[in-house]
Amino acid sequence: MEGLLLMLQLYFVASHRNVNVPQPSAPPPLRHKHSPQAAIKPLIDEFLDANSPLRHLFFPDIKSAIHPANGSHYYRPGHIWLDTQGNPIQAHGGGVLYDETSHTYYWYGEYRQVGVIGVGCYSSKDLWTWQNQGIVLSAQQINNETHKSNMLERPKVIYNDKTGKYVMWMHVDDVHYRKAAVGIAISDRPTGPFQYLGSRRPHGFDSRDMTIFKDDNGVAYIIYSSKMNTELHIGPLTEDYLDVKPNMRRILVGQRREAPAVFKYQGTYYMITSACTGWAPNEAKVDAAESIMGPWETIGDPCIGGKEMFRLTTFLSQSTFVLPLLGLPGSYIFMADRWNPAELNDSRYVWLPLAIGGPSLESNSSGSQSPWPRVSIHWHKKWRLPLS
Ligand SMILES: *[C@@H]1O[C@H](CO)[C@@H](O)[C@H](O)[C@H]1NC(C)=O
Ligand SMILES: *[C@@H]1O[C@H](CO)[C@@H](O)[C@H](O)[C@H]1NC(C)=O
Ligand SMILES: *[C@@H]1O[C@H](CO)[C@@H](O)[C@H](O)[C@H]1NC(C)=O
Ligand SMILES: CC(=O)N[C@H]1CO[C@H](CO)[C@@H](O)[C@@H]1O
Repeated sequence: MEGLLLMLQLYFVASHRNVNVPQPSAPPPLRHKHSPQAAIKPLIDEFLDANSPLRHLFFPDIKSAIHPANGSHYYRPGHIWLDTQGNPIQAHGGGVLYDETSHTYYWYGEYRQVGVIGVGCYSSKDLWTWQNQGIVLSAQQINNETHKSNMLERPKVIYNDKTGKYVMWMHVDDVHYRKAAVGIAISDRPTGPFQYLGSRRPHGFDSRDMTIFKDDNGVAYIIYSSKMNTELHIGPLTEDYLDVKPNMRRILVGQRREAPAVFKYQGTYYMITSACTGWAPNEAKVDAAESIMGPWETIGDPCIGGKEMFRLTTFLSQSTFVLPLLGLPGSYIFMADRWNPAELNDSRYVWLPLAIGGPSLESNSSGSQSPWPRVSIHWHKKWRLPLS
């Protein structure tokens, strides 16, 4: 315990340079032979303990909040992040839409008061200063369904060029996670209000963590954890984005992955997922595919830098979205949630630079180098975008 405390103190306080992206980085040390679970157990125990003396390291207090008035443009992963009114941003499990009409970014996510009260929306021109646009879909609208839902998770919004509508998909569920469905809502404006159109089980299957991805050609896809989180399903949406088409592929079968975040670079699709360990963080994995419908092949853990136990816990967070940086091909922001199980509305955002390129880190089971490019998420205690 003393040793862990010292190591964490050193890790959080002293060991990081402040850099801009994109940055080349030294190859990380080789992974341990022992099981990841054993390596991270002491850390996870502390993380889940609301009375841990290390709590301030995982959840730094308001004194070190990211405050837009400072104008520093530094992201500080895990710190409280305030909006332009000085309130903590409530957009957990979120995603960002870039609206080409208004040249504005919109960040949608779970607006929590412990429980989710709706979908929060924040707008920004620079991805750092966020203005609260209010709750664009209230949980009450969803609770009005005949099958009463109590949960709303991981809302994502895309724009339909043909219908001119902003379309939101989200995981809706009851408190026991037995409904396991997706909800769909629609709006004429990115700032809502969104009209809830109801929920369904896509392709007739249970659906929990999910995301949607709009491809370059305008075709959108849903990716969701199914069959009690044992596999993922992927399939195209209808042209209006309001339903799924019948074709669906089962991917990552038997791998028990959730929290999918999909992106594309030079014709290759990438997907980051987490394992299923509740609010506790675990190791991220990237898969790649030439066709979005698969086959998907594992590249490995994208996390780079810092101590092994932080890489093995995705820097104490869980993937939610990968945002392409306009004008910087191959550069992305990895967006993740550091869930705070004792006070879910005080969960933190971990935004880190993600880069594609260079040889792959991982060897496949035959010992050969993976044919896919390397995907890396670099840990930084503090960092900012190159042009801000
Ligand atoms: C929920 O349903 C009630 C009764 O039909 C209605 O009065 C109320 O406006 C609805 N609330 C929302 C948020 O849609
Ligand atoms: C979380 O919600 C609780 C209950 O509404 C509230 O007392 C607390 O201040 C909230 N915390 C944050 C960080 O918003
Ligand atoms: C490992 O990578 C090599 C080289 O790309 C490839 O030929 C081989 O099929 C891969 N093996 C497995 C088990 O994926
Ligand atoms: C980290 C930091 O410098 N935070 C400061 C930003 O500005 C606000 C308002 O002036 C201060 O209260 C914070 O301490």
